[in-house]
Amino acid sequence: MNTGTAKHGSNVSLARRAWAIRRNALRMGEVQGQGYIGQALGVADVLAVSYFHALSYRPDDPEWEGRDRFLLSIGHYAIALYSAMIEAGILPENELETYGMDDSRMPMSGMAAYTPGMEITGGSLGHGLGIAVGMALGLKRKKNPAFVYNMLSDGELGEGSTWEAVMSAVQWKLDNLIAIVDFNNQQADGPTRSALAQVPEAAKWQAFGWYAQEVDGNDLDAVVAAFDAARGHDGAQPRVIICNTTMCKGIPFLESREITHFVRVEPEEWAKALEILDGEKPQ
Ligand SMILES: Cc1ncc(C[n+]2csc(CCOP(=O)(O)OP(=O)(O)O)c2C)c(N)n1
Ligand SMILES: [Mg+2]
Repeated sequence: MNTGTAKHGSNVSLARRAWAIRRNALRMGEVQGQGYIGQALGVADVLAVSYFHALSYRPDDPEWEGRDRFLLSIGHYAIALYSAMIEAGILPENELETYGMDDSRMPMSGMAAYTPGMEITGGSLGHGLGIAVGMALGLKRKKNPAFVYNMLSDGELGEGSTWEAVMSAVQWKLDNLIAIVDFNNQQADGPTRSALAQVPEAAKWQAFGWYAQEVDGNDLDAVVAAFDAARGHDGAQPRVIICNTTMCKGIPFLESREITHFVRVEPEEWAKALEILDGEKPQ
């Protein structure tokens, strides 16, 4: 059940949700003149499925005990999560213009103490999955049927602590834990595949004991099917969805940039990007 649709009406398509998330992100990027916009545009489809198909939550009560927890390890992706939470009605749209400013509830890097709905303080990469393991174990012990989702990046797969968490999740049979890897084949210094990710990812997680799927993370139907299969899987094991995404998805002149970890966007290009997006508004 997705209570998030109550505010907006349940007939809004996921494509429209993803479009709105991209639009919020571009507007926030424009406010600051910078931001991790490549990540936000790339992961918008996965966030649309998360917040408008998979997760149970109450927009006006972000700490509701029965909520599914969504943990963002990657603090620099905060712009993407704020964009989704604005669309979900957890955060007010009129705060969007404070993004990255002093005293804003939307700082550049995601922090639990600042932002309703932000479950953890991410940013020091490689810690999110470990926290998710602890949270999933705690929920189980409290007999709380909620799920823990952890969104992590392909760069975090090069952190040893991630693999300690991978093993402990199996040890504790955490069937209430779903890891979502945004595999955009990019990290700060270049392509992830040229770093520590030469081996097919899903097979690796499977070998560790996880129920693993790999999908095109910009194909909404495929992402919905993978999220459903992850949640519905009946093995006593944690689940992972490797989402292959394209950075800057939807804005071709940005997609073609060589360096996408931190895209340089000129002042006049924000308006151009919004114009392209507005020209492709889905129903
Ligand atoms: C432990 C740690 N090491 C290094 C960094 C610096 N850092 C910030 S983002 C980033 C890239 C990580 O890869 P990924 O999240 O896949 O990058 P993206 O897809 O956003 O380009 C790095 C190395 C950090 N935040 N934490
Ligand atoms: Mg990456």
